[in-house]
Amino acid sequence: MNLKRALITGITGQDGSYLAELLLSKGYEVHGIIRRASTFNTSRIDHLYVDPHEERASLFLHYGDLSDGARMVTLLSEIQPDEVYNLAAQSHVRVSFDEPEHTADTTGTGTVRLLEAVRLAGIDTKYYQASTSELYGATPPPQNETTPFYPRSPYAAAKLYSYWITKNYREAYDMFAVNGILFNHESPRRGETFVTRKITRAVAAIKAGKQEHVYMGNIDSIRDWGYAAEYVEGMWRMLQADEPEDFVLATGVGITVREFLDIAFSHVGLHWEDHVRFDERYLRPTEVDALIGDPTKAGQKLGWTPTIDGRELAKLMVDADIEALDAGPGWIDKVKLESWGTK
Ligand code: NDP
Ligand code: GDR
Repeated sequence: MNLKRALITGITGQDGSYLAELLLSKGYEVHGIIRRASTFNTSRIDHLYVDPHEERASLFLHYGDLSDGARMVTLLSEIQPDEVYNLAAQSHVRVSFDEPEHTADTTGTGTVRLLEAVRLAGIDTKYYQASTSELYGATPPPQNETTPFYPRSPYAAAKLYSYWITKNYREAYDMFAVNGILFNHESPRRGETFVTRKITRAVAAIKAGKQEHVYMGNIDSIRDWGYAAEYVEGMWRMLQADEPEDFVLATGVGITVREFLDIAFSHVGLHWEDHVRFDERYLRPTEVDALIGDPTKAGQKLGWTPTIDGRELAKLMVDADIEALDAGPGWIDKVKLESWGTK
């Protein structure tokens, strides 16, 4: 039997790990690009490891970086994937204000390096680009595939370039290349400095008596939070469609950071007002006030419907963080997260 082969950039990230799981469960041979680091950065996919010498191994990792276009050409020529999922990015909005040039290089130019590598390798492959609701920025909700973009950060500006260059390669070279415009999606594997995970980790630590306060920025912003495991299914469906088209994935439910705090703390019998303090370090020079997506098109054309919204996620993630804290090793403590200049 000829297995379908997929290449995932950003496989060590939240979405990459869920997508790898999904594709392996569908019988794909999965290849992932990882960055060389002085310590291992594969904790989200370690549970998928099978010794590559074994015949049943179907997950393979390769060193590479989106800043290295020649490497991308080599990898694509060697692997010859049927599907490419470009999930790699400097994905933190606040950090993009500190590192705008690096963000442009990875989150923006990295995309054209990969698209160009597909073209130069001369392979027939379907390409998924991780676009984002941050593209809408200052344009008020509800937002769908026809809503005008108004990026509000170096991250969003870089993703805007990636959105358009993906569309351009589709039109110019007749490539099956699509943008998934995904609204925020979270999980117990979410990076520790994104707001949901920061809150649910703090709730677990405060409940366990290991911490008293958590410092936050703007808690009035509204986000449409969904569950990452459901969103990777939507990515895959976009590449199985007959025609290459762009799709919004969202729940359609928007809540404030304040409400997320309230649900998360109340879930363990605490009051968020007793534990949350303000620190301007977490404010953004330009904020995105409200994102609430309209996923009608994905429902109609892909049959994709999310079942978990932000209110349920808050509880699910608190429970997972309490379990992770109890399990001990691997828990990153508050000193690392709040005292070392993280954002
Ligand atoms: P993460 O930040 O969890 O993961 C990012 C991944 O990109 C990591 O695997 C990281 O590797 C890798 N990476 C970063 N820089 C490079 C580089 N220069 N070369 C190669 N790999 C690199 O992101 P998510 O999983 O949350 O998101 C996946 C994608 O979807 C991102 O592009 C993000 O911008 C986008 N997106 C995310 C949304 C969300 O709510 N999660 C919503 C909409 C879009 P390492 O582990 O080594 O750091
Ligand atoms: P976002 O996610 O910027 O929407 O980008 P994040 O969780 O970082 O922020 C959401 C909202 O919470 C406010 N906020 C704080 N945010 C963080 N990180 N830390 C804080 O202490 C804090 N206090 C308040 C923010 O100001 C913001 O309004 C995410 C990323 O995954 C992107 O890659 C992706 O494209 C978008 O979601 C869709």
